[in-house]
Amino acid sequence: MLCPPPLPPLPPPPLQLNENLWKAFNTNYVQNESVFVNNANSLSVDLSKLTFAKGANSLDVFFINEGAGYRNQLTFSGGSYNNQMIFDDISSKDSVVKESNGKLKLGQGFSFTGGLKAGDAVDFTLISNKRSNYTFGTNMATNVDGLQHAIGYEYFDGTDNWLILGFEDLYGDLKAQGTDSKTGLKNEGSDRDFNDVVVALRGVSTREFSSQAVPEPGMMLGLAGAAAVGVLRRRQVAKV
Ligand SMILES: [Ca+2]
Ligand SMILES: [Ca+2]
Repeated sequence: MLCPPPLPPLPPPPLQLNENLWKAFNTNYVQNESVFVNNANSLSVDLSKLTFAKGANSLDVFFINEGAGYRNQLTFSGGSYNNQMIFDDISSKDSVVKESNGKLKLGQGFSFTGGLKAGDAVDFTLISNKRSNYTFGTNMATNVDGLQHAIGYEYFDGTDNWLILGFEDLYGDLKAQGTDSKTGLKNEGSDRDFNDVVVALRGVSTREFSSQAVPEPGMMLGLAGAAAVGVLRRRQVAKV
């Protein structure tokens, strides 16, 4: 008897962020286009020690918005992932700076499962306009121009912790022009508006695993509520 050929693996289902969460992130964390964020360092949480969060089953990345003429890309490294492409053409028909042939829907995302364990260091890098030498990450020290290019905010939705990241995609300091003598790369008259790519991450902690902070009292209430929902769901499943 002939066996049928094995079916090819199914592509991962496209994820779409809950509309209310997308609205909350878009309203609160997408800076106005071309408006200089003067105090980006003090506004941001510490992004130098990002880890895969304890208890997370996957690393989920959702596109929130983009205010860039450039066609940027976003990658991450951590665990068994090395410069893993997340979005290869960050453009949208509906974003702050619209592109008629833009590829992404607002709130569209991907989930990465496996290859990461709690406490693994993770890092996100923007490849500006698909140019391999203009890369800007969450770790300021490794940025090609030595400047901050990511701003991060934490958000707890009652169940999950989120990290929202906004990137600046133009090389150099505010309005700087000409060649940077340190690198030979061109300053791009940056507006330092940090909205060129904005994503929301689930499954990432901003603290080192070994020194995971005790949640704030307000957060504990939320966690207790989430735990109660978990118990309820398990009971419902048990009845079936
Ligand atoms: Ca912008
Ligand atoms: Ca910008």
